[in-house]
Amino acid sequence: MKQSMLYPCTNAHRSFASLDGLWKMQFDPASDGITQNWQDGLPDPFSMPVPASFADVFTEKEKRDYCGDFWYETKFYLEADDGRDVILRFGSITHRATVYINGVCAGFHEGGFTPFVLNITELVRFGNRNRITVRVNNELNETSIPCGTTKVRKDGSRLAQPYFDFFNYSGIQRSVHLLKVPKEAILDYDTAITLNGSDAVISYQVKTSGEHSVSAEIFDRKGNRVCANTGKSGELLIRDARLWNVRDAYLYTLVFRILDDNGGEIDKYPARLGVRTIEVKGNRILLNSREVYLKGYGKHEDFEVIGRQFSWTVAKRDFELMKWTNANCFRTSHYPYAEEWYQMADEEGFLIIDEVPAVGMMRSLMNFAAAGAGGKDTRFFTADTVPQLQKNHKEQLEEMILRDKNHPSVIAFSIFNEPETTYPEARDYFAPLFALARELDVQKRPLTGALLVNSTPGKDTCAELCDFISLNRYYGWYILGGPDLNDAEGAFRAEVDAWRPICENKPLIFTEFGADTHAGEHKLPSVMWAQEYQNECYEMNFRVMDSYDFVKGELVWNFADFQTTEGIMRVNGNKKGIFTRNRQPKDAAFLLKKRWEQK
Ligand code: EVA
Repeated sequence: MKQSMLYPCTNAHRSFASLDGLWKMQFDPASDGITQNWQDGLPDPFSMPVPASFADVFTEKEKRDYCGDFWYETKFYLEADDGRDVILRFGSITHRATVYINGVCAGFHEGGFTPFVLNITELVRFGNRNRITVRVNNELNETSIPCGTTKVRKDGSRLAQPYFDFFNYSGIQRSVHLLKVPKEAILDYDTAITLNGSDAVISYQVKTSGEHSVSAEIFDRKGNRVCANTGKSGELLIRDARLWNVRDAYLYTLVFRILDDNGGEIDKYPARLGVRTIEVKGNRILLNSREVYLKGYGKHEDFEVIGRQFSWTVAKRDFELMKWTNANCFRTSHYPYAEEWYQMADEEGFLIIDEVPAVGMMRSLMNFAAAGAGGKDTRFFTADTVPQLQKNHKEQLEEMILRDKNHPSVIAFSIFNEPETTYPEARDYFAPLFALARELDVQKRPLTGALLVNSTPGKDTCAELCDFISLNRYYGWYILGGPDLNDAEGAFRAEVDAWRPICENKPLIFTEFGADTHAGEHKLPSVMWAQEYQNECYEMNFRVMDSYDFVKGELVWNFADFQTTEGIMRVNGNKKGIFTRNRQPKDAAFLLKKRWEQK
């Protein structure tokens, strides 16, 4: 295990301070900060909140679109040494970061959507002020997850060119914590759940950094202890277990302690436990042995001004809107979200398909258009960059599973979004990633990946790796939109017919479908971009989906309008939201609310 990803907590042994606030920042377009010793202090900084996506706070285009190296700096006071380790934890820095403590390099991390921790005990000055400097880089290339390229313009400035359809928000986008943890500490744990009649057996494994023994206890919501065991691994039996269910999310508390030889406590970590099982049987998805139909959204972490920064208030609004439409599920398209999203989903009883940032694995700007528009094969998985890409992909996958594996809300992992899966090298690339996920996830959740329009039976090489099939399909938008909607229905049915033999034994869900819609636009009869058309397009899609009993879920694209790169295909962003970017309903929200009430 690379690092402990446990979310910070406070108790008699652990404490943390938030380092969020106003930091200093400076762009480094010549990438010579290091040679000029910026790690010892930024020469000409401006102020910047942390966490934040820096882009949308600026009024100047060069700053919003800045691509390259940039630096952050802050200082913190550390009290006297109390014998515990001092750990610096970044919720995420997009996309790569080198961290310096008092001018000395403490570590490097690549991957913009997962946390990383650095043990800085040896680098800090106790009873003193300390400086953190971070050199960040937000360039995209074909080994980065997500993929893209970086263009150098005539004046030498760089511009990110994503192979994906969302703005390349970057910076220190999630919270920074300074933790103190005991030298002998709980590092990680796993749980796997089996239901036995009305009882539940929880097998657990705990990793610590020492040899002392561990105790495990489960408490119910009222604080009553319901079972206990000792040992770094073992089983816990909950009699008459209250299950965790959709919109009925009962959570127990699971407490691990490291005990010394006299029974004294060395460390303690309390976690929430939702008792639920998830499995695919034949072509059904079973939650607690009962079939569940997935209804909901592909989302983004995206909001006005704050970009990709997590906001408890926006997230709460999103959950309220999802509940209002009777949804039960969302996919974290196209990257792992801030940890707080999963905590909220655990509480609210929402199902999550957790996606690694493997998007843009096709040489096409904005990812969605090429194949739909009859684009050519780019043989993406035959390039020299592939071994390094796969290494990064594995690391991102491992970090996501390590971080999210104990959330009851997480019911599946998605290993990719719309790669070019139409030739055998794609399968060679993905098979080891699926194998890795199966090995790492003790709960053995179903695995999937979202397939692009040209990944159809006979052409696609990766669907067989998936436990359930996920299709992104834009019949009535990129394919046969507007006046051709009737033909779109026929073409859509023909494709779903072709999936039937595969789906005799595998569930099929739709992870994307929808139509760009301008919130202010109405037209009778409808035209594309008007609200009436978004409803008609959804009605057509639902008619088709309802005619196939192996269709087991529908996640519309997208929950809300979101920001993308500028271009002729996008009107200040992607407008396929069911809600506007500031979270007000378009007409389609009422359609979904009604449909999902009955579904
Ligand atoms: C779209 N289509 O065109 C969406 C994209 C998304 O935003 C896709 O997976 O196929 C992509 O990222 O609106």
